[in-house]
Order: sequence, then C-alpha cells, then structure tokens
Amino acid sequence: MTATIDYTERIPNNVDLASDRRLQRALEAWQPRFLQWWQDMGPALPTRDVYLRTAVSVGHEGWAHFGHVPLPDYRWGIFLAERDSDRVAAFGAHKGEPVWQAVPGEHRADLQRLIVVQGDTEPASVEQQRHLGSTAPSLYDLRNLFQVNVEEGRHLWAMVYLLHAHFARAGREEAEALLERSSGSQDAPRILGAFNEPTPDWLSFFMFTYFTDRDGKYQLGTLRESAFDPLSRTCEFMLKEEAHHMFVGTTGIDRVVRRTAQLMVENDAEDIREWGGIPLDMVQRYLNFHYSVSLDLFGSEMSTNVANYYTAGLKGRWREEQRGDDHILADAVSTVEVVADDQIVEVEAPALVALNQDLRDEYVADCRNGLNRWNRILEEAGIDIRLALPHHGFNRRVGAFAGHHISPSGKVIGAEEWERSAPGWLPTEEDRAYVASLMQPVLEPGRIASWIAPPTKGINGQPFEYEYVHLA
Ligand code: BYC
Ligand code: FE
Ligand code: FE
Repeated sequence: MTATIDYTERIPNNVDLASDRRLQRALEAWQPRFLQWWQDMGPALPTRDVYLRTAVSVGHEGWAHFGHVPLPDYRWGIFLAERDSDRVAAFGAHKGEPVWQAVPGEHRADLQRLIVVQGDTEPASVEQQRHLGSTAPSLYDLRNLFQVNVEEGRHLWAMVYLLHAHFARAGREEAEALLERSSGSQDAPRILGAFNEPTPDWLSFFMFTYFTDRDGKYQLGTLRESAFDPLSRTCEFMLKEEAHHMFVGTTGIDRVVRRTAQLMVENDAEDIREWGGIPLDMVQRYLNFHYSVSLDLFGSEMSTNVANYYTAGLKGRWREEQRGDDHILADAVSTVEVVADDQIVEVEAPALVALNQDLRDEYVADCRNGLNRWNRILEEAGIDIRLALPHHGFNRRVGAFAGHHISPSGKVIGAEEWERSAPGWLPTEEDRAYVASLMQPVLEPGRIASWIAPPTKGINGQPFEYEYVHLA
C-alpha cells in the first residue's frame, strides 16, 4: 500500500488490487453496473466536461488534481488512508488489542449492516440531486454540485470495496442491492429516512449539504475509530472529501443570507419576494426541516444497537481518543431525555445505550457554528432578525420525541396547536412553489441568479467567471 494512487488500472486504487485477481475481477464486473446506474440515476443535465478535483494521493499534502473531465470519465477509485501498523483498538472490550485486518466472525453481521447503511446513503444523495443541474444559479455552483456528486459516487465505491473484499458472497449481493434500491422508491426505497426526501431546489441542496452531509461527517468520524482497520482507513479518506461538501453547504447558505440581507436593506422590507429574494422566515422553515430530518439519522437516544457496536469495537465516539474516561463505559451513566406527561425530562441511562445522543450532541454543537456565521452576516447588514436552530425534539420521526409534538422552542404541544402552527415552522406548499419559481438556470460564465450572492472566491484560485462547466 502506498500513498500514491495507480491510475493506469481500470479501477484506480491504492490497495494493490492487481495482486488479488478474484477481487479485481469481481469489482470489474460491478464497475459497468455502477456506470449504468450513474447514467440512469446520476446528473441529468448533459455536459461536455466539468472542472473537477480528483484525488492523486491519500497523503496530507497535495492530494488533489484539478482539470476539466467529462463526468462519466471521472476516475472513481478505491482509496484508503495509509496504514498505521501499530494501531490498537481505542475503545470497547478489545481496547488495547491490535486492530483487525479481517472481519472477526462474531461481528460479521453487524459490520456488514453498518457498511451497507453507510453505503446506501451515498448513491441516494446523487439520486436526490439528479435534476438540480438544470436550475443551477451559476456555473460555479453547477461545478460544485457535480463535484459533490462524483465524490458521493466514490464513497459508494469505498463501501462496495469493503463488501467485496471482506464479506464474500453476501457482500457481493449487498453491493448489487446498493444499485437496486433508489431514493423515494415505493418498492425499494433507500434505508434511512432523510435519503428518501426529495431535494427539489438549491435552497434544499445547500441545507442538505450543510445538515445532512454533516451527519455523514459525524458518522464517518465514529467509523474511523473502528477496530476493523480497513473501515477506519476508508472513512479517514472519505472525511477529507467530505470537507468540501460541508463547504458547499456552509457558503451556499452564507450567500443566500447575504443576498437576502442586501435586498432587505435596499428595499427596507422583510418580504423581498418581489425583488426575487428568499425571505428569512422561509430560510428558517427550510432550515427547520433539514435539521430535524438530519437529527433522525442519529437513531434513538437509547439504543442497544449502538451499545453493542461500541463494546464490540465497531463504532466509536467522535474523537474517541480525546475523551478522558476509560473508553469502555461498562459502568458509566449518562442522562437522556424522554417525554413524560407532556414534559421533556431527563432520566438516567447507561452511557453505552446513550451513545447516539452523545454523537448527536457533538453534531448539534457543530451546527451552531453555521447559525453564528449566518447571524453575523445579518448583524453586519444591520438587520435584527436572527436565524435559530429549533429544539432537537422538533419534528422528529425517530427516537424519544417521535410521536410527540414539540415546538421549535422545545415545548410539548397538542396536535391541534401543532396543526395550526406548522405552516409557520416548516416549508409550506407556497414556500416550495415560490422557491421553485426562482430556480431559473443561470449558466453563462460570470453571471448569478437573483436569489443568491456570488461566492467570495472561485475554485482552486480560478475567478468566479471561469468556465467551470462546458455544457453539451
Ligand atoms: N431512518 O437503535 P436505533 C452520509 C432504524 S450520512 C430509517 O434507534 P441505531 C451522507 C435502525 O437502522 C451517514 N430507519 O438506531 C450524507 C434500526 O433498524 P434495525 C450515514 C432508521 O441502529 C449526505 C432501528 O431503526 N451513515 O454519509 O443505533 C450525503 C432502530 O435503530 C433511522 C450511517 O448512518 C432513520 N433515520 O442507529 C451522502 C452510519 N434511524 O437494525 C452521504 C451507519 C434508525 O432494527 N449507521 N433507524 O432494522 C448507523 O450507525 C446506524 O445504523 C444508525 C442508526 C446511526 C443509522
Ligand atoms: Fe459521502
Ligand atoms: Fe458528502
């Protein structure tokens, strides 16, 4: 294994695929199926080529190369971070033991399940974003969309490699199934809720890359801790790519807020629809939706699954090694929230079963950074309205709050009050129709749609006016 990636191979890789003919043949048989899926379910807008970043090395410096590439020719490959031969398990019952290069029999089913769930989200997001190209607000944004799409495609490759290399026939079958389920399908939907929601417009896309890709960051962060070393190294490298997806979401919402603020000030109005901007209350409702749907991705606050994953060494905590405890947690207690008698109350629970909440709390703290940024933009524009994260119990379908109605401020409310108030809290049909009406493509170099500010800088030192995408 070297840091450098071999691009002379049919499947670029740094795992010395050529030395395992059986595995190589199996993956080469999967490759045309992937390309067919990309054709059928990937970006629908015809393009000649796109200014893309391709990984050239997994090392710390200079890992990316930029150039115009026809999308179907993107070199999807298998890249694992470098192996640390001294690595030991950092947590759980196997703490201190050398990490595993092969799957232990007793953890086979659980590991396969985790890899399949992770793998399922990657193509799902590409499917959700399939039609966005035809309404891009600029060529710069179009390029970022496609960059995210090809990298999510590569993340699918990452999980398929693990399935093929370590789970024999069952793994190969799961790899097939990853191309058979599809986002929003009635018969064979994607596994997790958020990945069956449509992403019909660019405001949703930026919210998705801010809130939902960020769940990816945190889940990958826990799998990077795994004692199954190939999974750990795979996730380590995926996290590098993930940083760009966060950037797209963060700066995308920055630019929406900046444009909205500008139109509010120029016209001295809150409702800026007649000037083609997105009013702040609408931005807040989209935010409420995407945040709450993304919180569901953390599973239940009390989960025996997560306790088992942790003790078995399969899935750790965010930044496990920086935690100042015994990393076993057999006797540790924690508190989780439950809804009892129309009140949210804290109850004690074994720390192990509360680990989903532990991760969710890390995620929520990270989400606040975005809110602070966007509120600073409003403040600097002299506007007093502020965006806020709703309470984590708001609009939940999974966990302790599912089946209850919780207001954005965290009050347990009745069904009637919920019905009455929901149009102020979640995107309405009218909101969605208005946002859809703004989604007119602006695909001439250097131009930008009315509802969003231009970026402060281009990609890889190129100017905003650069021809990031050549349309077909
Ligand atoms: N929707 O004990 P529970 C990303 C199921 S995003 C539907 O509460 P657990 C990306 C659960 O599977 C990161 N079902 O939770 C982002 C279980 O079913 P079984 C994706 C759900 O198991 C953007 C049952 O309910 N990676 O990479 O502790 C673009 C009870 O579960 C949902 C991962 O998620 C839901 N929301 O935790 C592209 C990492 N939530 O087993 C990519 C791998 C729960 O009883 N997955 N269920 O049939 C996991 O670690 C865990 O499976 C979960 C759930 C965190 C998802
Ligand atoms: Fe991903
Ligand atoms: Fe992502």
